[in-house]
Amino acid sequence: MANTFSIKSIHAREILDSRGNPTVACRVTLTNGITAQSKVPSGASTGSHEALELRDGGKRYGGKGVLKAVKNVNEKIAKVLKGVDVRRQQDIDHVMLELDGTKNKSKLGANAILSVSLASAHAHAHALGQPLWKTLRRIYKFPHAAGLPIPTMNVLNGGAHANWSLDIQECMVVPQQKKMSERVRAGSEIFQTLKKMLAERGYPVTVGDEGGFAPKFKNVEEAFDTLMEAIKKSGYKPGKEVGLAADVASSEFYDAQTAEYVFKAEGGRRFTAEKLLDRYLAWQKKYPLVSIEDPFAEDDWAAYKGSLPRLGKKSRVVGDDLFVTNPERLKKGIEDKAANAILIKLNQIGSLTETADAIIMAHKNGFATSISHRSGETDDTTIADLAVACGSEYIKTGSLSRSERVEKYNRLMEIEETEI
Ligand code: 2PG
Ligand code: MG
Repeated sequence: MANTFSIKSIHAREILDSRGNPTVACRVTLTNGITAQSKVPSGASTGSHEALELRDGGKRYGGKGVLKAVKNVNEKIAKVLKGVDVRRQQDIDHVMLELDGTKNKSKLGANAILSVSLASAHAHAHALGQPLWKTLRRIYKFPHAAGLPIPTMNVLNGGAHANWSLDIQECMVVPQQKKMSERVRAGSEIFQTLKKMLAERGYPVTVGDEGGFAPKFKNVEEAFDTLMEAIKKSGYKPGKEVGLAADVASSEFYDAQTAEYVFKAEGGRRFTAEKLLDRYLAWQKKYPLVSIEDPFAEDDWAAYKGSLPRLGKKSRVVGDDLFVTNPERLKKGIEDKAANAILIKLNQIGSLTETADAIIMAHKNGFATSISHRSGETDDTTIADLAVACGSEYIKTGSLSRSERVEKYNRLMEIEETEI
């Protein structure tokens, strides 16, 4: 018998993300009239082990249309979930996994499944009259207490997000003030100072996909030096007050034939994993590097394992393409001692429940988590709520510009001021 929490209808649509590419939006409506919508993000530097983002191919939108995924929601998923109690989030996700039946969600599409998974959780929260993060805690019973994460803010964009102006994809500032609003303020002030400094030095101040600047620096060290200067000029102390972080996204420039990492923007300099580790250790000596993400290629487990005892002393070594939010890959990483933190991206695995499984496994095994946006985003702020719900140590949601990035910070400040 349908109760007031039962799903009455599910409707997906094709919308655009922050890069102007199609993505999936989904609305779940309950029999009590409560309705909620989700919008799914999309990456550019995607790991090869991620769940499949279903795209139409062909001419429309350069092949990037998502009408097949939309149809899968509206025709296949909607049919099996009609009448299901939205409070049974785990069941909702498992029913979709079963209906898909593949390992990488290639039949229905991870974008299709995730859109329904998220919209259901939002509808559930609305029906309870609760903020989403409280509902997520209620569903998943996360082992950490709820809390506001430290943001890693990507103010210098490179790699695949900025036409290779810099070899590493993200140079981030990490404000560690007590209050979220103070962290956001510090990030914003540093961003504005950086803008002035770059303009004075004749660098362009146009922004990349995640809202950070993308000047053509000589090398990564110049990028870090500039950030250190911007932090100081803004009146903050590098280190305890504001740290740095990097997403090397090294799978993007790994030459599997020679097992070398090729820094194209630095004139094609080549590094073995060992030499690259030396460079990272030199960075750690010179800069307050809170975390380093994807320092080695996504299947270079040996490099991760060999380097953690040294690299992991001062910084969190974060697996993104390495783990792809997949509990199976994370399990291997924990057993192998390959890293000490995991980046969490909902659409890498494709459902809320599997994402929560990865977070819980990480936290129970002493790994830190960083809940992350994708380079293609929307105004959907689910990740801010998820980060608070699970008491994530970090959140990564881009720079202090472009509303699809800033909305997540705004949501975190709202939670701090009015909900927690
Ligand atoms: C990353 C992400 C987000 P993308 O590599 O961590 O910053 O990029 O969404 O392009 O994979
Ligand atoms: Mg990454």
